[in-house]
Amino acid sequence: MQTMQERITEWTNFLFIYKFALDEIDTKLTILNEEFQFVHQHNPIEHIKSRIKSPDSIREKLERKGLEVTVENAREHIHDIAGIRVMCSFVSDIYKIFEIISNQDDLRVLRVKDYIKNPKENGYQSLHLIVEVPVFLSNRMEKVKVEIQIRTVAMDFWASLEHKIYYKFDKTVPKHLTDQLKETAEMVKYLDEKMKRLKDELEQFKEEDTSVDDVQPLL
Ligand code: 0O2
Repeated sequence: MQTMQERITEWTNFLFIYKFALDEIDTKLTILNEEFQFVHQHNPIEHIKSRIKSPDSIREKLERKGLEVTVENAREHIHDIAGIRVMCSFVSDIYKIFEIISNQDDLRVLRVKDYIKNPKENGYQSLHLIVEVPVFLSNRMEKVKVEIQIRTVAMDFWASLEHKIYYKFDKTVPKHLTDQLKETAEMVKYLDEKMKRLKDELEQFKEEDTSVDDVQPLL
């Protein structure tokens, strides 16, 4: 039987490595964004947030899944202990980032949940990836799972507020409220599409404008 102190040490050691995994992915994404800006004059990532799931939240999730609260169960069944959220400018950027991540030799994509093509019943949209990243320690290498959530800033606005007001509320919410929530998710979708159209039209306008400027006078 473990003492309380032993348990705390075991969990602290267990969680420590997830921080290194997050640092690895965070660096990769930052480099990618800066390189993108340099090569294409466009940065697909607006901002990045990362977090290690709190021990309380890990316990709750294990209990929700009907599992005993142990380090082994957490390692095997909780895939978002290390979580990184990438906010993109446009939906097309989300899939660009996804493609680049999938082509990185040292990352293995274990699972993809596309809640953009198939939004959740409540309207939630986001692209979720579980990736495995190698972390090199002084005496060993460990492969660590990280959940990457990629979404637009508009989707993030919706998800953050929904998380505050509804998510994990375990009683049935009246239908008129869930209907309104879905309506707001539709607005987010509309906003993303409209911004994308605006961007495309503006780019075309800029191109046409410079092509007129480029015409050399005859005399
Ligand atoms: P928290 O408090 O945000 O950490 P799995 O066991 O992996 O198959 P899981 O973990 O439910 O099942 O997978 P999924 O669907 O990929 O969801 C993982 C995370 O996405 C959640 O973590 C939330 O952060 C977010 N998420 C999923 N659905 C919703 C939603 O409807 N609304 C909002 N706002 N966020 C959502 P946690 O641990 O559930 O919660």
